[in-house]
Amino acid sequence: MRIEKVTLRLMEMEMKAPFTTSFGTFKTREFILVEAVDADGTSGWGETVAFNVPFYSEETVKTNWHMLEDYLIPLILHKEIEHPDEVNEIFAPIRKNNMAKAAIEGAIWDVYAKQNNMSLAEALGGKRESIDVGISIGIQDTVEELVEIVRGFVNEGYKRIKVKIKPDWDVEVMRTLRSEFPDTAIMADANSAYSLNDTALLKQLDEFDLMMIEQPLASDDIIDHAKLQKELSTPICLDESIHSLEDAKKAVELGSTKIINIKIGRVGGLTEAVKIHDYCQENNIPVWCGGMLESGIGRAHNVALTTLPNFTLPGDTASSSRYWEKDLIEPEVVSVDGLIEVPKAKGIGYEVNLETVDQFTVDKKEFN
Ligand code: OSB
Ligand code: MG
Repeated sequence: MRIEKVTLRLMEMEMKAPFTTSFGTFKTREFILVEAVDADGTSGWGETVAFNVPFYSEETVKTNWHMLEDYLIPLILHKEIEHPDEVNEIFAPIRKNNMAKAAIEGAIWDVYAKQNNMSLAEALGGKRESIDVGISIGIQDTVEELVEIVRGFVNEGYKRIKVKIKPDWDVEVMRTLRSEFPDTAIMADANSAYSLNDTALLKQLDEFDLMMIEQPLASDDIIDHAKLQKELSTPICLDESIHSLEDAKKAVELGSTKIINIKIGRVGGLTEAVKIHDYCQENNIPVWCGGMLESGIGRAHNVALTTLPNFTLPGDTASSSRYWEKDLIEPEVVSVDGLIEVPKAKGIGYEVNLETVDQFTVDKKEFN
């Protein structure tokens, strides 16, 4: 492979409905599409997952653009690359900025898979032909509204329901959900809204037989999570705290987490995601694939990753129609009864609809 051209497109897509977490509400999704074109004309696609505000991680859409333009693209342009795993090493001198790195690394994985006549799932070593998916539901104005939204998704067949929690939207909300949906797999995601001072409150959640509680404590913590896990019977799942295989090892060794949410962007790309997957598999830590309100291109990468064997828990990658009136890919990602068929076509497995892409492009720059 030799990447001869990279195009960055700044995208802005209106969401069907606002999505609220403990750290803020999203109404429109801004992100960057990365298109990498090889010397032989093969093009690959990736998408950045940072938000326009630094409240989930320190990266933002603007820092992603800066890193891509000023550091990452120059490091891979016109360079001979045998295998996409090398991209991770090429980017290693650059500290963090994982979401910027992952977007271009993902585009290169797509090129590689297409050139080798493989789906991205096959290129990663994945075997599943369909994947189990759940859905993530934001904070609502009233518990009654939440119950009706959950009912709709349970009826659509999603394999587990994740709800966002925050102080004053937690124990009573989960009590209501558990009594309305006694047989549904339910979990809660706090996005770091609590501290160890809330241990007694968090212990009350044990009553509801949740699959797990995701990232209850600080976004960079693994020490307090280990202390909390000793007090809880509900398994803790880390999201924000895990940026690398090293982080995963430390968290597992400390007992800070019993399950890991792998997000390709947060860990710096597919190569690192696979390493974390493999380590967790060897250490009996189940994993699932998280979501970042992605367009179809990010969704396609998530679907491919989830075909690996230790993705034994349903992820957050729901249908394209979860957030978008019209997605950027054809066909769109569709979940039926909580299953997404893994596409067999080469690379990411879906066609990028350039007309739709143009419709949502607000800025564009080519590098060659
Ligand atoms: O913590 O997983 C998270 C959305 C925005 C920011 C953080 C998170 C989420 C989600 C939604 O839970 C996942 C999705 O539907 O893409
Ligand atoms: Mg989360």
